[in-house]
Amino acid sequence: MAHIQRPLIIQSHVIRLCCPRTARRTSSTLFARGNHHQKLNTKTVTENDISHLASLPLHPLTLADLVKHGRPPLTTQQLLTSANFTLSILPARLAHRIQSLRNLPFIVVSNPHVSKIHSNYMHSLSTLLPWAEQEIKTLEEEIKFTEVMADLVQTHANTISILARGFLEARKYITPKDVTRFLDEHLRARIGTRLIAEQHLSLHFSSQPHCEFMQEQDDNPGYIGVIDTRLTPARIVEHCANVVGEICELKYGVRPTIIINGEPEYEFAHIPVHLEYIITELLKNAFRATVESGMEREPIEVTIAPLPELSSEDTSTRDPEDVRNKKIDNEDQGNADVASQCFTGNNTTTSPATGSNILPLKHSTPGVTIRIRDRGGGISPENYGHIWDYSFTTFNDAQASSTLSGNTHSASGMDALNAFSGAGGDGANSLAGLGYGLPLGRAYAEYFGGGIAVQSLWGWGTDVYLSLRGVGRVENVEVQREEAR
Ligand code: ADP
Ligand code: K
Ligand code: MG
Repeated sequence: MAHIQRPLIIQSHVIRLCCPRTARRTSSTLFARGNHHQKLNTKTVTENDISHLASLPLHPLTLADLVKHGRPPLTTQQLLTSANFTLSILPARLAHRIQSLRNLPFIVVSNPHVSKIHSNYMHSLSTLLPWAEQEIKTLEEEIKFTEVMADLVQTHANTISILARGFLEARKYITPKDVTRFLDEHLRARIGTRLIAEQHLSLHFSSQPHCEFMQEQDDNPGYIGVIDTRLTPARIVEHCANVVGEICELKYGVRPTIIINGEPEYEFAHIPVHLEYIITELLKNAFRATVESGMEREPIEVTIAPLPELSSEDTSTRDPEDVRNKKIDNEDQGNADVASQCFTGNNTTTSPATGSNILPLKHSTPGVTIRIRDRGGGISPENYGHIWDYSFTTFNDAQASSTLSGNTHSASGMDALNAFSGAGGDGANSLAGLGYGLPLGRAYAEYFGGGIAVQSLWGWGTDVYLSLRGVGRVENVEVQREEAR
């Protein structure tokens, strides 16, 4: 395979994808140095383009879609297939987002931060249009397309904090429930769009010889692009607990301990950056509640409970979530089968339609439930109904914002934006404050058919159940939500 020269910006980005812990800190700075906008071909987006693309059906993305091109290093043909698959999905998704932004009240879309997001989408669509209705046939074209993907990921990197700022400023004109409804849809769609682009970027670079990124994949043979097929949730929990513990100690001078029990050795296929984001937010909540109620002597208990293994014939549903995913499950059966080949190490490109050469899934684990149990006093009944609203927080940090009062939807909260962490956020220095932890964490969990449930024992503590599915049993609910409207 031809050696491909990589611009620094793309390389640094992809290292973050594979190794989020080490590279996350550096990627944005390195990206900022690149002047990648100027290099890209663009085509003016017309109203016709938007309405035509937005009328196209959305492809229900599955984890199986992301692994069906095979294990890296990919052949040239596989890379081209991945690029064309990516190209076939993205323009319609961007057009849907543009339309959804335009459906907000005019005074809200006019807010400079919200309109910045609209123009980001217009920019990204303008970089994709020159590729529309053509096939990516050569490696040279694939490299150019990969630059478009890097630009897409970078352009939308700070969407969440920008939107949060916009909706805070426009809060007089839109209710918290309407903000939550919009953000729930928008941020879920963003998860999928980024995943598609990041997966192609990752597959591209992990297929290049002499690439330090490839080196990393050699050390982690379980990776297929951004997916770790041998992800150990307990290890993510340990890592996140250290990070959150540091923040906690800085702010409060103490840190609670955590105990991990259940099956800490359990591993399954999932996306490490998603899990890191969710676990970090849940641990921040548990740590904060524990310390603020003076219970740091009581350890926070994290239980890793794998779901029972299913035999390959057993496609019956085990929980209500399955019922709503049933339709898409059936439609994407072929993809799931291809996924199983990838996970058994059989890197073939057998068409799912032929049904031949299908191996049983080696790690046919349906998934895991992670329970985080704290003794931090629980959530009061009057707050319980609001915890899933995007701006609801009881955080009252004099340092963060003197005007931010407790038990309210974030009123001023501008300084609380510094509280942002994790995937798409700007910083990681605060334990709480923006009110995005639970709803955005749930969006990540639900994306592939998992979920988060919060059980509060008011006056005692909180149990949070995070459920995640392994590959082969995972679909996302975003498209169904889009369809339901
Ligand atoms: P934030 O942490 O920024 O306030 P979240 O969405 O993470 O936003 O949480 C919203 C609110 O839910 C918190 O402000 C807090 O009042 C409540 N909460 C969440 N988890 C816990 C917990 N483990 N113990 C007590 N209260 C909690
Ligand atoms: K919230
Ligand atoms: Mg939180």
